[in-house]
Amino acid sequence: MKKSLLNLVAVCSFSLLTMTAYADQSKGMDMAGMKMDNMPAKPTSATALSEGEVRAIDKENKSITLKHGRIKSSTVEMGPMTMQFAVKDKALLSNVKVGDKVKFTVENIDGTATVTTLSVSK
Ligand SMILES: [Cu+2]
Repeated sequence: MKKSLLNLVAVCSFSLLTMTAYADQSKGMDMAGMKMDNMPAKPTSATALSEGEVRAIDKENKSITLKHGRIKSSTVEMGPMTMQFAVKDKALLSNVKVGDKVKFTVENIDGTATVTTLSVSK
């Protein structure tokens, strides 16, 4: 059981790295080739909320383990799994407890999937 969790985390880190490489690539792409005018209007909000359930909280190490659904933020994309995230601000952990259903945002901060917003689902 412990081993399969470790495998999940490994897979997760890999997809994060892949995303980073991809993002770097697109930065170098020729923006002139994009037809901005013809792009459908879509929300530009950076808050791509993901849903999950709290499995463990570690205030000392500023981390949280979440069983999460699909994540698709501006810098992180991954399928559903249970994994540990870094937390940007320890204060985010004060409002949640194990078992809570939460909505959260994940961003790639220095190569680490980091929870930047976290709130209990009502
Ligand atoms: Cu994950």
